[in-house]
This record gives sequence, structure tokens and C-alpha cells, in this order.
Amino acid sequence: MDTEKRAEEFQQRIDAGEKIEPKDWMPERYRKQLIRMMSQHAHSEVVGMLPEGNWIERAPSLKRKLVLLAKVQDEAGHGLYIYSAAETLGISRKEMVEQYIYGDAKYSSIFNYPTLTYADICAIGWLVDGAAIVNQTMLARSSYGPYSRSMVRICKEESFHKKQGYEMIARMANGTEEQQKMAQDSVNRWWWPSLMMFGPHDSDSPNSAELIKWQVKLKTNDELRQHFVDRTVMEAKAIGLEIPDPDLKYNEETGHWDFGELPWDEFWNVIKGNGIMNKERIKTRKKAYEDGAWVREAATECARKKKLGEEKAS
Ligand code: FAQ
Repeated sequence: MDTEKRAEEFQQRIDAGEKIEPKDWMPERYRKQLIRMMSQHAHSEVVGMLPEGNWIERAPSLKRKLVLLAKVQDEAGHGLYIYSAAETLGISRKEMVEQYIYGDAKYSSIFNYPTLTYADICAIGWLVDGAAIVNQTMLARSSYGPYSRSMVRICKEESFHKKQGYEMIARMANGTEEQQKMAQDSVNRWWWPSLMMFGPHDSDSPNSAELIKWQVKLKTNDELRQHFVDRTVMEAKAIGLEIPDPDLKYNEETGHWDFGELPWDEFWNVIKGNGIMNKERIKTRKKAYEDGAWVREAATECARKKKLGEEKAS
């Protein structure tokens, strides 16, 4: 069958809501787009451990330390599921990791901001995990089977993280005057970067149309961002925190919250590698990867010997 006919049938399967599985025929561009998006996603989960890990030793109580440790560990697991799902597309984890440590593969802009106070840990749980869930609930219905299935468990865990972050920020917002100030200050710093997680405006998003045609994305960047704003404004109001946007206003006609323009120069600057923490994050990941080389070598050798032993015994 020629490629054009195959592409037509592929599109028909997508339009019929069928899942695409690793051994199915797929256009080369579909494979490339998925590798790009899934590897970025996996890198983000792993880099995402750094800003939070920074607070494990300084969490204010044993309970909070336990909760944070579990959350950071969950993020490592998410990275592993997504790397494994991406490997079904014919790329190794080593290649993907090296593309971002030594190359220019991206990871989410949000993890290039510093965590200055413990309230930032609360705000990350509420806003960053909250934004991630909005995006990932959609991805759980995406057309590529392994990606969509990996999202089901990830969404459950992210949802737990978000509830726990909201509970913590609510406590701070209703705590002492100093705690209230810390909570508001962290919302002031994390609000706009959280909105940037959804990517550029649809009109500036070169990948969206193709990803939507293939139902990898089911909604556009702007649609998801609006959904996040609508639900988060109400949550902020419920605990007495201000959203730092003078243009935020409920629109009776559309039934949505209108909001101000994002600081797009900052967004493009961060994704080009010039954010506050970009260099530090890459340096830390590079060191961890290089320091861990002997562990990977030992594990590979161990697996090789085990296999040899099994072959001899059989
Ligand atoms: N940061 O054409 P589009 C988490 C790039 S997980 C950096 O609109 P697309 C869990 C984009 O790659 C968070 N780069 O791109 C957690 C493209 O560049 P390229 C991560 C960005 O793919 C919580 C260019 O701009 N989630 O938080 C960003 O259609 C707490 C043009 O953009 C995912 O990765 C950005 N924010 O849409 C962990 C979800 N936005 O590649 C720890 C999966 C755009 O052509 C603690 N990914 N760019 O060179 C997606 O849903 C999509 O890839 C988007 C971007 C929506 C991120």
C-alpha cells in the first residue's frame, strides 16, 4: 500500500477515535511529534523534582517532609512512565536524556523559576500541578495508546498533589499575618509562569494544528489556559488570595474570566534558556547523569550476566 493511502487510513482511524499502538503504521511526522512532546514532558517531570527537592530538608514538620518526599518520588515515577512510553516509538531513554542535557531539547518553562520560601512548595502543588492536570486530563484521551494510558495514573497522582498543595496554601492564607504574606507573595510570583505552562497563544503555536488533527492534543493551548483560569480564580477567592492581574474580570457574556496579557517576552526568554534557573537546572541534571554512569554500567553488566547464566542453564 502506498504512503498516501496509508496516511488516509491512519487519519480515518484517528477520526473514528481508535488508539494508535506501537506496532501500527504511523506517519513519520506523527512519530517525530510524539517523541518531541513526550520526551519534553518526561524531562519536565524529572527536572520538576529539583525546585521541590530543594525544600525536603527544610520542610516545617515531619509530616510535611513525608508528604513532600512522596510527591517528589511520584514525579520521578512519572518521568519513568513517560520515557518508557516514548521508547515504544523507537528512541532510547539514553538518546532522549542526552538530547536535553547536551542538546537543545526543551522541558517546561515553569521549572526555571526558583523556590524562595516554603509557601512556593504550596503554590507549586496548587498552581503547577493544577495546570499540569488540566493539560494531562486531555492527554489521557490522546490518540497514542501508550501515552494516553500513562496519563491515567499520572493524573490520579497529580490530582492528589494538587489537593495537598491547595490544602497547604489555604492553611497559610488563613494563618498568621506573616504566613498570609508568604502565601500571597508566592501566588504573585507563580501565577504568570503557571499560565505560561500552556504554551504560546494558538496563533503563535506552530505545532497545535497538526497535533489536533492527529488528536494528540484535543484542545488548544488557549482553551486549556482559559479552563485553568476559570477554575483557579474561584479557588483563590475561596481562601482569600488575590490573583495578581488587574485585568481579571468575569465576562457575563462568555461565562469565562477574562484575564490580562501574559509577559510573552519573559516566556520566550525562558524557553530559549535564559530564565533565572535554566543554567543551574541543566548543570544539576548533567552532574546527576554523569555521576550515575557507573550505576547504569553496573546494572547493564548485571543484567547481561544474569541472561548469560539463564542461557547456560537452559
Ligand atoms: N515550556 O507549538 P507549541 C508537570 C515550546 S509536567 C517550554 O504550542 P506544543 C508535572 C514548544 O515545545 C509539565 N517550552 O508546542 C509536575 C515548542 O517548541 P519546539 C510539562 C514550551 O507542543 C508538576 C514551542 O514552544 N507538561 O508540570 C512551553 O503544541 C509539579 C511552540 O509551542 C508537558 O510537557 C513551555 N511551557 O504545545 C512536575 C505536557 N510551551 O518543541 C513536578 C505535554 C511551549 O517546537 C512538579 N506537552 N513550548 O522546539 C504539551 O502539552 C505541549 O507540548 C505544550 C506545548 C502545551 C507544552
